[in-house]
Amino acid sequence: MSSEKIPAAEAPAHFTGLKLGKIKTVAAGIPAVMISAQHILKEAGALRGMKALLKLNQKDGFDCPSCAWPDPDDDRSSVAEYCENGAKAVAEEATLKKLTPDFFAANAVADLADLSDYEIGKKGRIAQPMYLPSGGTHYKPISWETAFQKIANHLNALASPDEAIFYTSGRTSNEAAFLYQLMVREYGTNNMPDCSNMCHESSGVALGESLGIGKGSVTLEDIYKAEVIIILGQNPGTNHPRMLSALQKAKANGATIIAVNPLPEAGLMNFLNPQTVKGFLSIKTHLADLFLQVRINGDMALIKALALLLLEAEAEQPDTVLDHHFIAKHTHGYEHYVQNLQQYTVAELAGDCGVPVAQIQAAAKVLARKKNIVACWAMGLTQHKNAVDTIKEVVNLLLMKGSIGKPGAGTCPVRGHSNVQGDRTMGIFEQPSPALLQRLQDVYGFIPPQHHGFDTVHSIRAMLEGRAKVFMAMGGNFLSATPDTNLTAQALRNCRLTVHVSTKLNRSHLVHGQEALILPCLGRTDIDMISGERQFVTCENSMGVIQMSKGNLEPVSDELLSEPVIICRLAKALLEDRSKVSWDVYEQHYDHIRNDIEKVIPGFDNYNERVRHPGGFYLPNTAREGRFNILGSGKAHFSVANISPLSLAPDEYVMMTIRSHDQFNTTIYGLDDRYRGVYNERRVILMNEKDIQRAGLKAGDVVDLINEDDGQRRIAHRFIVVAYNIPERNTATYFPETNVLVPLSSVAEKSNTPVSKMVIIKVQKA
Ligand SMILES: Nc1nc2c(c(=O)[nH]1)N[C@H]1C(S)=C(S)[C@@H](COP(=O)(O)OP(=O)(O)OC[C@H]3O[C@@H](n4cnc5c(=O)[nH]c(N)nc54)[C@H](O)[C@@H]3O)O[C@H]1N2
Ligand SMILES: Nc1nc2c(c(=O)[nH]1)N[C@H]1C(S)=C(S)[C@@H](COP(=O)(O)OP(=O)(O)OC[C@H]3O[C@@H](n4cnc5c(=O)[nH]c(N)nc54)[C@H](O)[C@@H]3O)O[C@H]1N2
Ligand SMILES: [Mo]
Repeated sequence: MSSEKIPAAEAPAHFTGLKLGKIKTVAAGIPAVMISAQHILKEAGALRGMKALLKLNQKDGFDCPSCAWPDPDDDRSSVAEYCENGAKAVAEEATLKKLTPDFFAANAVADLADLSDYEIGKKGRIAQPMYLPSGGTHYKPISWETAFQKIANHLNALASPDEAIFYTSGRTSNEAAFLYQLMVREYGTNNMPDCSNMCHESSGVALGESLGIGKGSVTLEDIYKAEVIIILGQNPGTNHPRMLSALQKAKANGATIIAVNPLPEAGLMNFLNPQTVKGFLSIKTHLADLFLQVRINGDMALIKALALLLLEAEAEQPDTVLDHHFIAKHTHGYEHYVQNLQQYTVAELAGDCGVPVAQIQAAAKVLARKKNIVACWAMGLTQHKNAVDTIKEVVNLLLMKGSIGKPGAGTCPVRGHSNVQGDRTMGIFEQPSPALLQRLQDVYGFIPPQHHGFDTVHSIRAMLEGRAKVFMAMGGNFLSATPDTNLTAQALRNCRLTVHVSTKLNRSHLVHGQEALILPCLGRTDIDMISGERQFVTCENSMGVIQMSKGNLEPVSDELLSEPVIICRLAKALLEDRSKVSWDVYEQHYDHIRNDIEKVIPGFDNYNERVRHPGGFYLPNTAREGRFNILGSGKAHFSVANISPLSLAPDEYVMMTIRSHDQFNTTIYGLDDRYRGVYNERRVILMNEKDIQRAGLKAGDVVDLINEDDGQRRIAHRFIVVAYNIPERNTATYFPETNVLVPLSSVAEKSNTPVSKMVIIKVQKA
């Protein structure tokens, strides 16, 4: 067997059998309904599956564990307020398969690591705490008490609390996130990296610096009322399918949609809403009126070109295009911005972004005439070196039009994980504000650490360099979600202990520290019963609505604990008499946790009462209310940034790492990317036909992908070339297979987000 083998950090480079189909131009429809049903039936069975789906996103049900798109405030479909990919997420969690001690006894860790991520995830729910001793080859069962004691012993043996790292993924509820940061800060560190560091961090920084609040400003109502919706760097048909219903409603109200993307994603083009009669009869809604096929990272040039054209239109017909009243009253830096803009020409900017001048003019014409604009974006903007500046450029455009802080207008960074925004609100942040720390001190009476901690990228470096020795994760799959997979693996292997609170098995459990623990927790769909009373947790969606979430399925094992209970028990073992927090009380009823969240976090007054109202409540949002206050100026800020042109050697390409239709981040539901016409294979690279020819390749060839940033040679082995409608010199591959190529050193300025959408690669025949 494999006692000497080191568990593999990368999925095996095996092919599963590529089949190519047509690239779809319509999202959802009946196939989406059929496929939801297949996933649910296979994993959870008909009864359990239906039971879960009927409560998905209902006011008395649970929050969808998939994306953070909000639920309609009022008229929710009473049987099906969910989408295909929400149903897949539920199926994945509601599965009846479980991993018993026999499974772990029969499978060495290194053998499990030889499986693909798809195969690993399909094994089932983790059913009891598991422990891998130093030098061990197989996980063994361990009692909860012993597990907590082991973690406490390791943490208490460190020279400083700053040698420990506490990661959070965005499914963690508000209650769990609040307790987690409380435990970590009372223990004594701010080392709290989270998935947000890899996700919308750039949005938070950009919006904070330009508008004074790091969250989006719009509500669903604003989307319905918008005259123009610009969607940049986002694939809603796959990643936020319920957004399509909102876009459909906006279209019905007369909105124009402008999509900006290197790929003609199906969900940007047309939508068949399976929940309406029209959709059922295959009468599609046309979504994007204008599709601007930018080059990867061409967005800043494109927006500058639009802004220049708006200035021209305003010069031709003064006072008809820009909102001078808004600019004068609410903004700062307009003249400087305009001055900087004038160094460019539209022709030159069009060349930079790859969009023909005529198309940019058409978009500018729409923007010139309308007043209420919403800008939506996701990872296509945030995961770039200049992401913060690009997002600020989007804000500039909205500010010129006075399109923020009023109905039907504003910013809409579409969040990823279902509670990633809530986790940050609860204080999961390596750079806590002094105000938060002060309130923790006032309410609890301990002095929290004041110095900033490690974010995700800094955490990997600290573990690599031996400055951090214990790694704990509240959910997620740190190894596979982070950049430079082999370096991250080395970082985790350097640790004395790695701990994962998880629902399902993943590669981070297999690439481990000297000792390792897996602590199995309840998921969103599970009933959480404490002393005979069903508990609920709360989440914050992408638009700042706090809602309750109550699971309704029987857990697959009696040994699962909820995340809040796990933290309370670990905190007691870790902090013992030192703690000033009543962990016992929190563990008895989550209302007690919420009562204290209310004392620490602004905006949660009468939390327990208000969250019990059907539909929950909105958190205050200054930008939404039209109040901006950057650096005490009382104004929103225009920002000035320049375009940094990219020069590629003749054999280099830009690669973006994107999601297929059948995955949720590192969880692989299936092997199809239906809308893009790629079936039964994930190891593909989408390339422009002309590039394929120029490189002397042909579609179907097997290639290795190589990145050579900072003198390191990173190779992703064996990908099949697929000819695709993508700009020249641009390529696309799926995350996480190609994370091995994303250099740890390649990060966004200011937000330190790994640059996952612009990896410079060479393509060589394997
Ligand atoms: N089913 C499902 N739902 C999900 C997820 C999932 O994996 N599966 N993940 C969740 C999470 S955590 C997140 S953050 C979101 C992610 O949601 P998205 O951001 O939609 O996800 P990506 O697949 O990373 O897609 C990025 C999109 O940006 C485009 N793009 C890439 N580079 C550029 C660029 O330089 N400019 C422009 N304009 N476009 C570009 C790509 O072509 C692609 O359409 O989805 C959430 N929801
Ligand atoms: N190259 C590249 N890398 C990327 C990205 C990209 O676009 N390209 N996107 C980045 C983005 S946007 C994000 S958000 C990160 C995602 O990074 P993570 O959030 O770390 O990764 P996930 O794949 O979402 O985590 C999945 C695991 O979470 C656990 N889990 C699921 N539900 C629960 C639960 O309720 N409780 C607990 N405790 N555990 C649970 C399961 O064990 C599952 O295996 O990846 C980032 N990495
Ligand atoms: Mo994300």
